[in-house]
Amino acid sequence: MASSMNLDSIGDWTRTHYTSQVTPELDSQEVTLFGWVQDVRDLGGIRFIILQDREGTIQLTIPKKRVLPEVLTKSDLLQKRFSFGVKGNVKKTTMTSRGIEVIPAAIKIFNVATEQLPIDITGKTPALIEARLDARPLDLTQEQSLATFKVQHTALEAIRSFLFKKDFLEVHTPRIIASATEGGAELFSVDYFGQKAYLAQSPQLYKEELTLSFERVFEVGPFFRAEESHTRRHLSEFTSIDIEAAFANATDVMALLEQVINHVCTVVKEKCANELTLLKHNLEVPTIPFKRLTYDQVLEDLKQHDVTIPWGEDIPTEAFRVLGEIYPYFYFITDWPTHAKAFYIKPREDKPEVSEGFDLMHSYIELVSGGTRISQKEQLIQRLQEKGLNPESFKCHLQAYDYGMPPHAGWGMGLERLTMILTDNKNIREVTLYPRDRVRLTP
Ligand code: AMO
Repeated sequence: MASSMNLDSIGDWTRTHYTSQVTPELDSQEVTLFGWVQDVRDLGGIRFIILQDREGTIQLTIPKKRVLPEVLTKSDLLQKRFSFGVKGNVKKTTMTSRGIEVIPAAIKIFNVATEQLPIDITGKTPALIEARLDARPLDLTQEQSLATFKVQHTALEAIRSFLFKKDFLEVHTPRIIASATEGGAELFSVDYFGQKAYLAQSPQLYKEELTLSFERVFEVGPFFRAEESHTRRHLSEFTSIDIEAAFANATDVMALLEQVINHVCTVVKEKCANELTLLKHNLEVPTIPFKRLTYDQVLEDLKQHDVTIPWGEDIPTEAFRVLGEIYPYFYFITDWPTHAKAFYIKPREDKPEVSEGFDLMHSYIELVSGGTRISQKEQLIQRLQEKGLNPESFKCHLQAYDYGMPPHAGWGMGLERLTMILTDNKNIREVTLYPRDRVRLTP
């Protein structure tokens, strides 16, 4: 049937409104809408078609005896996910939750869809996440998915405009690199014209070098981690929001970070009220400053809850879960042991075994890490050696320290983890368009 159907072209039709823009004030006006069939309900003498577009849904009501025969014939053909256009009159009604319906005067069918959709797009029968990800192009048409990515879009827009106002320049650094920045174990290697190269894990060294020229930079882009662990908060390809600022220390960039978070939550709450309602999430705008816990305090808190971690060790996931129960919102962890942090993090001058690195946590999830960086070449070489890394491999980076490297600090935040928090999603795959993890490389 579908293959033999005559399809329409868009011709001289232009959209006049998105569904969300059709309001009772437009009563008896003509509108042209484009979208997809979300559902068809036929009640004998009357047929309801739910038209869905990017912004929502609207009911088209077809009283079979009172519409033009061509409209009835076209509407007979419509099935879920067909893409189509409708010209019709808006009518106020008490029968729909939005208080309006549209009575079609003409319908154009642009394309058909398979009858056997792999998931129920009306959301009445929720599918398992793996089935949804396998059919991701279709899954992304669901209202929950659309709402999630609208929140992500709004958050990113808010972050960008905030950083522009704070004098940061947006930059783009290489993704194909010659040496690791965040530890060798999580590196993907690529064959670069016969030479071994790697996919960047972060823009760390480049953003630091750029403080030498542009002073304040930020970057938003994909980075790669060959994460062996299959968890609900790790991806092999994630989007990082990185900043780096010259003539600044950890305290400065932590203050900037809490302002960014506060701003993002405010903007999302305001601009995405409908999306948050749909996602059933009551987003709270956090008050600043955030709680600041030292690493030592964290160990103490954990001990009170029968979790003992020897000083200097990283904090394992199970311990973070306990910590997340005690501190369910945003909090910083500062004063990390130097050897638990990356080589570029500056040790405290008064107490070198403790660093100026910090993490911003939200409950048990690490959202951001950052710190004051080492800006002296000799110290950086020493830290590289202490970490068992060969300074020779970092020759190109180390040259920047010969040209007046300023004191500098910065942080990196995972966009997906931020979106998890903003939408109250527990699985990072939900907030990633096309997630990549240990077992998933498609679609
Ligand atoms: P870090 O390795 O802690 O620090 O990463 C910073 C933030 O990026 C996010 N993130 C991830 N998100 C999803 N999947 C992953 N596999 C993944 N790995 C990291 C997290 C994390 O907090 N260069 C430093 C940052 C800096 O010091 O400026 C860095 O990369 O939200």
